[in-house]
Amino acid sequence: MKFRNTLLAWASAALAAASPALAAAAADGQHHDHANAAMGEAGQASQVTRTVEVQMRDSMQFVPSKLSVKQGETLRIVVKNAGQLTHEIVLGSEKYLKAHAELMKKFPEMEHAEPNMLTLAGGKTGELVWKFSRAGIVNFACLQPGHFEAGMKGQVRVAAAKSSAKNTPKEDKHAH
Ligand SMILES: [Cu+2]
Repeated sequence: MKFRNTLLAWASAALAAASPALAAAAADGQHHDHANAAMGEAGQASQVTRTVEVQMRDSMQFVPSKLSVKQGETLRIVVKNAGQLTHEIVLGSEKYLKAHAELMKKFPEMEHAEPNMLTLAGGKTGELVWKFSRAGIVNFACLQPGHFEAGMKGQVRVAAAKSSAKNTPKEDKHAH
């Protein structure tokens, strides 16, 4: 949505004084994303290794809510909103998701449009292509106001690649 950046920038500014964490989350959402660095990166359609389907339900569930992938896999996640309510799927760390859920309560009209997220009206289908480049847990959740709190969340377990070359991801040591 066209106004998104403006709105995020505004939300970011508005929250900066009260909550640096939330402001950071808002800022992260639009550009340099620390949350993304820890959970992978936007995938290339040409590199998709597997397609999985995830349903969103009005019972505040993702089905399935648990996925397993191998480190380095690029997944095409076909997301079907089987309900009538609008739902979202947002990939991120738990901290990132919590911060965004708070932000969504304050700004329910805020639209999400990033490679790690998808908003779907009832009955709609969409897809995310994501490369799970780091081992560990990547959480996902619906950030429509109240849905996260109602338990609409899940996890992707990323198994470490058994590579002879130990490709330990470099921790980004940002000086801020
Ligand atoms: Cu939802």
